[in-house]
Amino acid sequence: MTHLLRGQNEAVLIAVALLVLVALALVVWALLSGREAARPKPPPELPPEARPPPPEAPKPPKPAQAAPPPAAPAPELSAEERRRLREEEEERKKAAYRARKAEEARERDERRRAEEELRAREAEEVARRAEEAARAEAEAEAERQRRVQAEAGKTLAQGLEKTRSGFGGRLASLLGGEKTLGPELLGQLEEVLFSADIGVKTASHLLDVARDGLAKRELADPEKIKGAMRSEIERIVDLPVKPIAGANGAGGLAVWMVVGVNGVGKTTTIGKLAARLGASGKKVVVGAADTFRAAATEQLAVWADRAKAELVRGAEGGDPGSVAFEAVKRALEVGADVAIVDTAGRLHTKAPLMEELKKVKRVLGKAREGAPDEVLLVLDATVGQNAIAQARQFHEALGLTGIALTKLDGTAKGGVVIGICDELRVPVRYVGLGETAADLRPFDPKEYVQALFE
Ligand SMILES: Nc1nc2c(ncn2[C@@H]2O[C@H](COP(=O)(O)OP(=O)(O)OP(=O)(O)O)[C@@H](O)[C@H]2O)c(=O)[nH]1
Ligand SMILES: [Mg+2]
Repeated sequence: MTHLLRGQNEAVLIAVALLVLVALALVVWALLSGREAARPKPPPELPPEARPPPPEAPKPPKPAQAAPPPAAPAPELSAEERRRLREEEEERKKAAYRARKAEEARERDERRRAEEELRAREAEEVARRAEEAARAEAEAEAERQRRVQAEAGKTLAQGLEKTRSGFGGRLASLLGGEKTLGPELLGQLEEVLFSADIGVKTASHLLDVARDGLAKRELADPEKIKGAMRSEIERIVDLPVKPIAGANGAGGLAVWMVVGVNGVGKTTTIGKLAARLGASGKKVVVGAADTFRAAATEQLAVWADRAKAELVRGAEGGDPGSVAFEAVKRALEVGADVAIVDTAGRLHTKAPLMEELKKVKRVLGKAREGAPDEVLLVLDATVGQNAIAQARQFHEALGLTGIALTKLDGTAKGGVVIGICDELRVPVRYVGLGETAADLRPFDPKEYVQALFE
């Protein structure tokens, strides 16, 4: 037992001694490594280009500049010479100054002359352009006037030129000036009135106006008689005219039937009317119901084409009634404002003209109830009083609503308007004053009377 205990103690002693030895070794290692870390490390080796340049060696001081050699002493000038030299120098300067000024003045003159020349050339150019513009404007104005005149056609006064120098002129010279109205003057007035194509009835009526005035001593002055006749004529010709519209009023189709004896100007008047209505924005269809001759349709076709109106035609020698019917039907289809139907002035059949026209009128009524809205009689003014007789005949057969009096430009018988209006009470709607489209004019009663008397 004791032996065992002794062995144990020895082992413990050995272990403790070993531990002490290890601890000592650790302390020594720690001390050594601490001293190593504290020692400064040498800088790392740098590449040659990154290395800072070696400090420059101080430069040796520049040798001091050599001083210029001292100027040679100027020769001594006399006061007189110095004064002369000064004066010469001044004179040179003045001459140079004058030369410079002269050069400047010359340059200025040249510039001014060049500018003046330029201005003169510019002014010339402006004047030339202004002259050209004025000439062009004058030419354009003349052209405009020509066009306006062509488009406006003749004035009523121009169209009545011959009538004015006939009936109007005779009346004016008879009743003008310092005269007293007595039986003799009354006789002369009677002669003027009865030879004026105004018709017997109207001539008698106007003479009565003069006689009444004389009897009442109100119109002893011929000027006053003239004034009274003028107002009476104006009253006679101023008849109400229906506006262009269908039976149902504005908006509906207006159907016009144009009648008259042959050669009075029906087809021409229809062409002019279509042009007028077309120009005022109305849509027009024309019916060539004069099937008597092919030329009549062709003549209307030319006018319709010019007026941009649609033409409805039939076969030559065909039934005028059926063409009239087709024209109205077509006008209704295309929503036209006006359908104008041309008719024959002379017939190829044995049937009397009036019967044929009555038939056309009836057919129009079948094509559109109430049609025609206007039965326009075309009269040739050159036939004078005969026109009144023709108008009476047509009025009785067809019931006229208006009259177009053509060829007033070529006759002195323009007084016939008064007779037609007075006897038939049918308004003159249009007057023809020439052959162009613009020569058909709406009849203006006031303008007519003015043109007749002035
Ligand atoms: N100077 C003048 N001539 C006119 C006028 N109106 C028509 N005329 C001429 O009269 C001639 C006959 O005209 P038309 O239109 O063919 O006559 P129309 O009544 O249709 O004749 P028919 O078809 O044969 O019945 C033509 O030469 C027209 O140029 C007018 O106002 N002044
Ligand atoms: Mg004709």
